[in-house]
Amino acid sequence: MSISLCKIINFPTFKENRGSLSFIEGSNHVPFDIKRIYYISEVPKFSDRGNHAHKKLKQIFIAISGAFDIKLDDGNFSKVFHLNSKNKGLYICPMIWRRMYNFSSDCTCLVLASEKYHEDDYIWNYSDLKK
Ligand code: T46
Repeated sequence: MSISLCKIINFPTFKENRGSLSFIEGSNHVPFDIKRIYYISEVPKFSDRGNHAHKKLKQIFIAISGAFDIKLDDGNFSKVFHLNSKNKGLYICPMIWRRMYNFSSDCTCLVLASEKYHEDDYIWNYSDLKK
C-alpha cells in the first residue's frame, strides 16, 4: 500500500444564509462500506493519538470542528495533512502509519471506518510495518 492512495475527499456543501449543510453518501464519497463511526475530542494541547498502522482497516478522518495535523507514513514516504474543514475528509488506506497531533482545543475528529474494532488489526511497531 502506498501513501499516494491516501487523499482528500471533498463533500458536497450547501452554504446559505441559514447555515451550512454538508453530506456524505456511502458509495459516492466513501470508497468502502461504513461499519463503524467514532470520534475523538478534548485532546490536550501537546498530546498525540494514533502512532500505529492497520492491516486491513480503511478510514476517513474529518475535522468536524477545529483542526489537527496528521502525519502519514507508508514505510518509504511520509506526508503531513492539516485537517481543518468539515467539508473534507482524508481517506487512509491500510498499512499506513499515522500520528495525529496539534489538536486545537475545539477539535472533534470524526472517523468513518470500514471494519468494527479489532485489536488484532493494529500494527504497533513501525519496524513491523517496514517489514
Ligand atoms: C486510529 C486513530 C486515529 C474501542 O473500544 N472501539 C473503537 O472503535 C476504538 C476506535 C477504540 N476503542 C477503545 C480501544 C482503547 O481502549 O478505545 C480506547 C482508545 O483507542 P485508541 O488507543 O486506539 O485511540 P487512538 O486515538 O490512538 O486510535 C484511534 C483508532 O483506534 C485508530 O484506528 O486510526 O484513532
